[in-house]
Amino acid sequence: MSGVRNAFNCSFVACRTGLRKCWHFILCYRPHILTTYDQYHVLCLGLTGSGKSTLLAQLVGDNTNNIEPTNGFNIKTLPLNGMVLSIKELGGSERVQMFWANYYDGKHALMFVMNLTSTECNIDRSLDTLRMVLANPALRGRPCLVIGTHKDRPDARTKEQMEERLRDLMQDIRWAICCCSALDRHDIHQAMTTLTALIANQ
Ligand SMILES: Nc1nc2c(ncn2[C@@H]2O[C@H](COP(=O)(O)OP(=O)(O)O)[C@@H](O)[C@H]2O)c(=O)[nH]1
Ligand SMILES: [Mg+2]
Repeated sequence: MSGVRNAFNCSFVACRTGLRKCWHFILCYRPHILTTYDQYHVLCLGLTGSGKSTLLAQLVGDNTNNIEPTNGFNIKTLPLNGMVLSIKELGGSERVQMFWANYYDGKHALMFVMNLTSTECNIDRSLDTLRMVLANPALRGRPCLVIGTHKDRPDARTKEQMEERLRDLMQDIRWAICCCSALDRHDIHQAMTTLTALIANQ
């Protein structure tokens, strides 16, 4: 009898997982079948090791334990707050940064990820990189969400400290900053809600 019950439970779980995957597929790739969700393209940039892949994996419920360095790009699609966000992460090494500008066209928003525990020198490097990205005319008028990661670490800079560093750079840009741990799903979802608000206010 318990064998039958186990078999039933296994089939039920498999069926539920299958249905969830179908629903996710429809919302992400064929939203017009069931919903009128608009799709928004977001570019996710930042220096190598800032936490881009980890936070994107966390966002869609993937395993965050064995994240490999991003070679080329990585795309995650997420239905949220009546939008479908298609988020493209580009590798952050200087070799790959040379190609970033090829991906600016047609993007609705920018997500720029910074490690809150970086050395001063790397924070400066990160700010210079962001300045260079925002200076590109293809991104003019696009909102920018800065995400500070590694908030869970004791040496993390505070949101106020980061705002101070960013203020001059972000003049004339619709922007917000969220500090979070890329390992905390709730934190990341709150940051994404801020991103959807920035996009909606365009
Ligand atoms: N403690 C902690 N570790 C993080 C956080 N974000 C990323 N990491 C770790 O930082 C490393 C680099 O992350 P990764 O997502 O590959 O960075 P990327 O190069 O920007 O894609 C990985 O070992 C992650 O586990 C965070 O918020 N907190
Ligand atoms: Mg990566």
